[in-house]
Amino acid sequence: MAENNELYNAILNGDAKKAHAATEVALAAGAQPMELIADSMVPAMNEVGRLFEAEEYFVPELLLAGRAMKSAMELLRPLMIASGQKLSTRIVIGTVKGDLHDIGKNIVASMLEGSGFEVIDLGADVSPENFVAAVEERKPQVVCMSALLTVTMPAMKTTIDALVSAGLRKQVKVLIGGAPVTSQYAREIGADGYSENASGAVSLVKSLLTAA
Ligand code: B12
Repeated sequence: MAENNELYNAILNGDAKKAHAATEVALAAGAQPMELIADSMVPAMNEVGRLFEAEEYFVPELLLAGRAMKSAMELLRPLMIASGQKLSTRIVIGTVKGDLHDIGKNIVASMLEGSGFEVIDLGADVSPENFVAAVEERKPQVVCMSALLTVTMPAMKTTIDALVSAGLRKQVKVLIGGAPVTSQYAREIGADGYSENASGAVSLVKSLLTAA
């Protein structure tokens, strides 16, 4: 059961205006951004995914739900970012080549920024070459990759291989995530870590950097 039914239903029904309004009301009543995301927004997107699988929803409904989620995130993102103290760690993040799903990646990016990390967001459909170029130019300590499609997961391995070929693999920690990704897959492709959600991504970055 969602904590905030207005927001849950607005996303489920793909109503961006209502999602924005419900978020405003919830924030004014003292709700925390991460609570709204975890308790209402992610469950709504999961239900959208279930309805799509059941062939009750189709691509237009996915698009509208994605837009509604984004309109709520517009209000939450600045609050999540403002909470962090600046740290010197730089992180490059992107959704891998062929994959346009960026909602989860954006949440992870905002959480990392909110935890004080400098985040360079390359966007969605990022080629291995563009990840490599960003590592060369911006010299991050961490690279985060997101994939939501089983067919785009192999692009994570291709990107790691491209970092190896460019002689850059040893200077960065590579974290991967996204609904179909697992910790076993992370081990198989030589990533340094996996987390199933955004708060786990923050803990993972912190623990990897302490261990380094
Ligand atoms: C919204 C949506 C879309 C929107 C995306 C809008 C956008 N801007 O992102 C649109 C309409 C564009 C879309 C298109 C398609 N989609 Co779609 N989509 C979804 C849906 C319903 C929700 C995804 C989402 O935003 N979830 C909410 C976020 C918060 O969760 P998340 O992304 O998993 O992120 C969290 C964690 O995974 C983690 N995380 C994410 N990234 C990272 C990275 C790191 C480093 C770490 C540590 C953690 C981490 O933290 C996040 C926050 O907690 C899912 C169903 C689902 N339940 O996942 C289908 C789904 C992913 N889509 C699917 C499909 C099939 C498609 C299409 C092929 C449909 C079509 N026939 O055209 C296209 C592909 C387009 C492309 N090339 O990418 C399938 C994939 C099946 C598969 N096994 O591959 C799914 C699973 C639906 C289904 N059940 O069948 N989709």
